[in-house]
Amino acid sequence: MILAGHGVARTGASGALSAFAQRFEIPVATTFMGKGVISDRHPESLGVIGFMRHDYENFAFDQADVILSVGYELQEFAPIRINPLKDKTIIHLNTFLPDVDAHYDPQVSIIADIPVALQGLHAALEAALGEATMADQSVANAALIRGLLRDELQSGQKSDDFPLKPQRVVADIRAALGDEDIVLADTGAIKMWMARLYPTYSPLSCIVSNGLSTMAFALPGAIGAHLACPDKKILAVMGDGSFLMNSQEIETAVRENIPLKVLVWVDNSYGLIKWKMDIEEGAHDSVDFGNPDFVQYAQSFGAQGYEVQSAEQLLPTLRQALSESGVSVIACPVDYAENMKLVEKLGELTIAL
Ligand SMILES: Cc1ncc(C[n+]2csc(CCOP(=O)(O)OP(=O)(O)O)c2C)c(N)n1
Repeated sequence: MILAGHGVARTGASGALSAFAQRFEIPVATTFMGKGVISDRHPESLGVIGFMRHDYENFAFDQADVILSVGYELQEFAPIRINPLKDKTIIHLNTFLPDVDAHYDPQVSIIADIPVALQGLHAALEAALGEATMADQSVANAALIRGLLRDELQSGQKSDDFPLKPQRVVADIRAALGDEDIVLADTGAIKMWMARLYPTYSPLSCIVSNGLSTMAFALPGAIGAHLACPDKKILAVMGDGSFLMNSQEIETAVRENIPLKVLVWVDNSYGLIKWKMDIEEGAHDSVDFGNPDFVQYAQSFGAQGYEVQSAEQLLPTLRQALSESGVSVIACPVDYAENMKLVEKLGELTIAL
């Protein structure tokens, strides 16, 4: 297995990684922050690892003997999730020495320029293997795991429930943006849904704050992304808690004529904290709060405000906001009853992948 972290994106190693995985038929899972370094259309792409429960991709790691870790840092997620029994052989490739713990204690560390090192490994393996392939059971797993993720997304896409299912919101964001456009997914339950399900086709096209997981990065992050990539569509996707932490920066975007677009998932709660309390304690407390009228709030800054009132309104509203000039805020009610349903579903997952 290859574990691809944020370093692959930072060093522009996506092409070298994708070619390496394709030639030697090695499945690749990315971290949340590495999301997009291998296209979800690539035959070896497995999706994202790092969710708080045993997700589909974990079953592939369970079967791996060797993990080639490329551009991964320990702070991206706890390696106990992919090496719980400490029995994997780990090869670490990054531009700096690994931080180690009991579950991430590499047998080999390659400290190098990542694309150059991958090309070197590619050539050496090519010479060693000749025409042989490394095809085995795990190749079939990649297709199966991708199928499970696709099914989850498609089931949500068809749901007309209101408040909207998170899967429906993810599917509509995907439909509103092009392959090279940029979505910034803030920290919260929202990040779990976006990281797991949002299909990504190019590096840094779904930017996630993980590791320290600072809430509210997406709104100023989207202002920065506009300055760096003025020709792309850019969407900040945030929970209502995160939005209210620094939505005053809407004023900056209005004043500087930056066409900031923000989609707020409204659940009147710190959804991720509620979710974690429900998992750990079976109950939650003191995580709910009230919200302003988001339309009037946006308008008070001189921005455009929208409130989604049915499932079918979301996609046209997103398209409208992304095509108009100026700053736009869309408030969309979401139904996080899906959170615990997902945990229950993953808990029951015993399929032999
Ligand atoms: C600055 C900061 N404060 C607190 C936290 C802890 N934290 C992580 S997620 C979360 C709740 C997020 O709520 P919201 O933005 O509404 O998103 P939701 O989980 O509802 O999707 C909190 C308090 C954090 N990661 N960063």
